[in-house]
Amino acid sequence: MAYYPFTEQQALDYIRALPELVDGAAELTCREIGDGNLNLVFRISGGRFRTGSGETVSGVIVKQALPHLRVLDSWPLTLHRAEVEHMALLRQKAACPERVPDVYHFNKELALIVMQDLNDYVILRKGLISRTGYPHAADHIGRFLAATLFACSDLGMDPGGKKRLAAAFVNPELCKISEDLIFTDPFHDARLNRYNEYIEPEVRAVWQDRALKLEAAQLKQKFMTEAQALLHGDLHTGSIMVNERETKVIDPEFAFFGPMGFDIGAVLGNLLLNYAAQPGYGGGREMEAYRAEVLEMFAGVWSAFERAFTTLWTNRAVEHWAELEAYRKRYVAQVFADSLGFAGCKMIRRIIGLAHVEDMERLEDAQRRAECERAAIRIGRALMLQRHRLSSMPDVIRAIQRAADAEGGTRHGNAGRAARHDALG
Ligand code: SR1
Ligand code: MG
Repeated sequence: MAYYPFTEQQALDYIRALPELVDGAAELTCREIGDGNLNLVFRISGGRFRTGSGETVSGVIVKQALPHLRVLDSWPLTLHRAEVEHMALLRQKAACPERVPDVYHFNKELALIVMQDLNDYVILRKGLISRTGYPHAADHIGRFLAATLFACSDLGMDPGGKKRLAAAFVNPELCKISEDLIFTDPFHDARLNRYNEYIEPEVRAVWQDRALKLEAAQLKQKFMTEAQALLHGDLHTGSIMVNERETKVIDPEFAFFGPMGFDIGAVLGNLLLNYAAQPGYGGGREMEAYRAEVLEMFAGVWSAFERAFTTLWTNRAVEHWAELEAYRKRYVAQVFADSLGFAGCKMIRRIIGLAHVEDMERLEDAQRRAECERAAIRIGRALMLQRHRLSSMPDVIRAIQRAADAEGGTRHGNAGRAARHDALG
């Protein structure tokens, strides 16, 4: 069947014609709900669908790749990414079943995946914007990172199998987007850049910052050359769905073999974008308390990753040298430094580059938003430049707070900072 992008009616007709999935004729409805940069996402509900595990559910999601960016028609994109996403979902499901949505059906020609409807979850980014607490999210995300990154690395697989798998995950078009939009464009005056006019001086300062550009170049080199593990590849807070009890990770279409810190840094950097945006939403002490929670989540993701990764290393590593404790410590320290650097890069790209984040964009007052954006640039810069020196989480937290407060002084209050120091030890 040749590819065509679905309308809502076509998505519905397609699903109705899948007898292994649809259980009886019901009044199905379909709505296109995609709000990302790349794909169509249809929610089909009102029926009974067989999941394959003996259960039935009342709705499914149909995700279909478009042959161009959803947000920019003139930017062509490969449909192959649907196949990459499908393969990555299966790998991640095998490594960490509870954090990955169920996949019910895949059609390569139509570039579509039918999967679990997480209708009782919200996108973590939106939850953070509305200052909701997610008590288990940091632990879940950290463990997901450890399980998935370990499983498809030379620690979790035999080296031949890992190289063959890496070949199957060669994803040049999507990697090119990251190479340009994360590591290159934001650091020079590129055509696609987009930024708030009130931060023009700070943007120009980034473009002239030789030390920072050198770090961007080195992180880009790592991204392009270090096939350490199978990555999700785009693990920002819009790729994580949460509720009070559960967490799921979606959308691994950017998957490829790269440095572990790229995934960890994506989560960390996006949490910090929210942290930097919080003063823009006002709220005094309430704001400070929530900011402290976001920082706790930041620290919690890393510590859950480190704990789970160390357990996997100790019990399951297949690499000969894994028996050396000093090797493990050095390995984890390197992943930590990488994660901080990538986090910093990912913050700066969301302020200066093409694709921004809702945490900032929702702030309508451009002058108020500019203060938050400046803080995000300062934090991102500090992480990129200082990543080799920041060897413990309390040091990192202090560097973040110093950078956040550097321009606004203590205007946003110190009460939360003290509490946060206590909480983080
Ligand atoms: C124009 S595509 C921009 C971004 O959206 C995706 O989520 C990736 O982060 C990509 O860089
Ligand atoms: Mg995505």
